[in-house]
Amino acid sequence: MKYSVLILVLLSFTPVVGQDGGNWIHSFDMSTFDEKGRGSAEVTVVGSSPSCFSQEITANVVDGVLEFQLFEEDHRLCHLDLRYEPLSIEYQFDEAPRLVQALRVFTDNGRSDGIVVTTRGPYILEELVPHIPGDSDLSRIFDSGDLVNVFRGGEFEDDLVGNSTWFSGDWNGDGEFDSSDFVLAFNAGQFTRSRSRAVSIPEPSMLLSFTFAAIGIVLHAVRGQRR
Ligand SMILES: [Ca+2]
Ligand SMILES: [Ca+2]
Repeated sequence: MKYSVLILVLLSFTPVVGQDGGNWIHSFDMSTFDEKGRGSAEVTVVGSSPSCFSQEITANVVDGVLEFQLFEEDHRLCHLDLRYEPLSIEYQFDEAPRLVQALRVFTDNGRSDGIVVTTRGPYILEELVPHIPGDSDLSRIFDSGDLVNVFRGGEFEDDLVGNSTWFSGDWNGDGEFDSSDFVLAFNAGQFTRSRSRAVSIPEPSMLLSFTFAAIGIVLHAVRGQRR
């Protein structure tokens, strides 16, 4: 009994080892995105005292790379303390990231407004490419949840120029959500009837409406191309 408890304790301290040695991250969990490009993530850190991490975490997408930055004071004061510190963040982007990585930043005060002393990483957490046309929430599945998302966004053939993003239905990257995006998505043949786990299930009548709307749009677009 004692040994099994010991094994369980040891297993709970086993860190997630990143592709390039990022063994200071114990767990990483990222949500899917909504139609506005909003999402959230939680990173649990190992190997540093809770008092060393300032609870500040930032997230930015630059050139398709989503980078989380975690701020810490001088690690020589903090390392080898195997307690965990979960850090949560909510964010909103207008660009679908292709890569997710984390950077550990040491500053003179352990906060994002401090002077950067040194950094470790970045460490790759997740690759999100190739993007599947239609997969607006980046769940890696194109399904009815994505259709619900983009219709909720209400940008289909609207009057605003260049206002749409991957998350709101612009899957061919021209800044608009229109029938050409549906043609691209359905021609890719990756639509699945199974649902992504992070999207709430809509009422059947609502889902049916969205599906019929999508089919109608695609048929209309295909007829338009034949004329
Ligand atoms: Ca999806
Ligand atoms: Ca488009």
